[in-house]
Amino acid sequence: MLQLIMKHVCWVGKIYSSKNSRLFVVAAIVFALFDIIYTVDVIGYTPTLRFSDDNTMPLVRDPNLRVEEVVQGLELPTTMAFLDADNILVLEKDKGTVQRIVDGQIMRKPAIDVNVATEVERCMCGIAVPKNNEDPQYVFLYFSEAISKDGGEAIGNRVYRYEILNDTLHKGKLILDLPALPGPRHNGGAIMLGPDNNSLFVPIGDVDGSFNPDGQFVRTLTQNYVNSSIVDGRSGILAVDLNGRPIQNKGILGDSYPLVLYYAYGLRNSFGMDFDPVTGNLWDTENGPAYADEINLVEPGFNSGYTPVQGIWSHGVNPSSNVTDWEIFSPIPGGLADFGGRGNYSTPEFIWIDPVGPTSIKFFHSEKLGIQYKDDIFVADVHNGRLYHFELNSDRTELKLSGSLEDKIANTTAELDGVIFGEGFGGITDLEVGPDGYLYVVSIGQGKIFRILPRS
Ligand SMILES: [Ca+2]
Ligand SMILES: [Ca+2]
Ligand SMILES: [Ca+2]
Ligand SMILES: [Ca+2]
Repeated sequence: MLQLIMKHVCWVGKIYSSKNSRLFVVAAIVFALFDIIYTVDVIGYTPTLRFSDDNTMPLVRDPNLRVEEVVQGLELPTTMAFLDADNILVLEKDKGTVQRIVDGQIMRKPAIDVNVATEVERCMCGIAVPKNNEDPQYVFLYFSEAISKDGGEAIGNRVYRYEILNDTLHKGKLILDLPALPGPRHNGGAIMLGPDNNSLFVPIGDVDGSFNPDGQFVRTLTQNYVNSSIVDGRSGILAVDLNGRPIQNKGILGDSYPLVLYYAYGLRNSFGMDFDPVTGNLWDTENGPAYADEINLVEPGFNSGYTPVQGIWSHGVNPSSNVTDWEIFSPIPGGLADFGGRGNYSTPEFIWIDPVGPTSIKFFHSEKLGIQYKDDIFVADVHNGRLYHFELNSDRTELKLSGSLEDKIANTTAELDGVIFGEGFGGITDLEVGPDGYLYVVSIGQGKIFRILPRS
């Protein structure tokens, strides 16, 4: 605590001259309390749920394509999944509902309504539906579960497996129970089935793990706190079977539980991932603190580097200083957790210096928008309501970037011009390729689902 106050004494002292020392000591204490009460990556930042509430009709730049509204009237929709060609399931963040959409109408009764914790980013977060019609048909949900009512105390970030019967979800089986503390941010949750359709991939952030007043929370190896020996399920992409058990006895990073579940680690937070349908490689988006959002190629054992590194820079840079002054992180031996050489740090394939809040990343495995988009990447953002379009290089291990993006870094918004595909969607939280082959867009800001389809 004293250390924290002293840090702020020093910081505030740089701004005020030392003439009025009482003023700056008081200011420092206020700032220190602020630091404790709120999770801060940057001094003065209050965590809020931040998204674009732009309420215009969205536009795409390709003149051969158009945007159409599929459904409206959803309350803070987060993620969606197709049950079949006519049935969409969509999660509402703070109601704990999975709404069923048929022919553009929200059905009167939700498929399920659970108790969800709602503070800031706590959420009804993610849904995954295996691609088969076996009996029983499973639906997986990831949510911040609350005691007794919506908005209640968070008791875990949990994955449940349900069976769908008569359009409702039954027989909830808890298959994975992950920390919800310290929180309330960085819960991840954009779960998806693996390419084998028999495994579930579960991204979870550090759950505000770089915020640790009085050392009361656990700092873990998977957050690259190298002096820790603890692994608790946070800061990673976990892979489990459809019962929530390890896929193999032999884990990628280690064999003890829950390390045995980790496919990747060192994530601050992720709201999206997808498998390349051509190579099988996993890619994700990750959210930086006040700088350096990322797109990553996630090979087995991938270490994204957080907490010591975000983007290519040491964590804790002052984002308002000149980027050329930022210290570039070099992974000195022993500086990052590597689990006896089984984990590998690698730098992002794309960085937004100014955060856009990237969410969904989707390989567009469809020819319905024109052959030129087939198997390309679409990425959505929640701060601006933009869609980005990326092509891949010939071996599909990097994005094909040109001009001022050749350095893999969007230094300014202007540099993004060549990769912006559409805008005006309100904050986007999910993308799906429909059974009709069109691109579906979930807007938390507009409470709608849109789809993008050919103009004629
Ligand atoms: Ca989805
Ligand atoms: Ca509820
Ligand atoms: Ca990273
Ligand atoms: Ca650049």
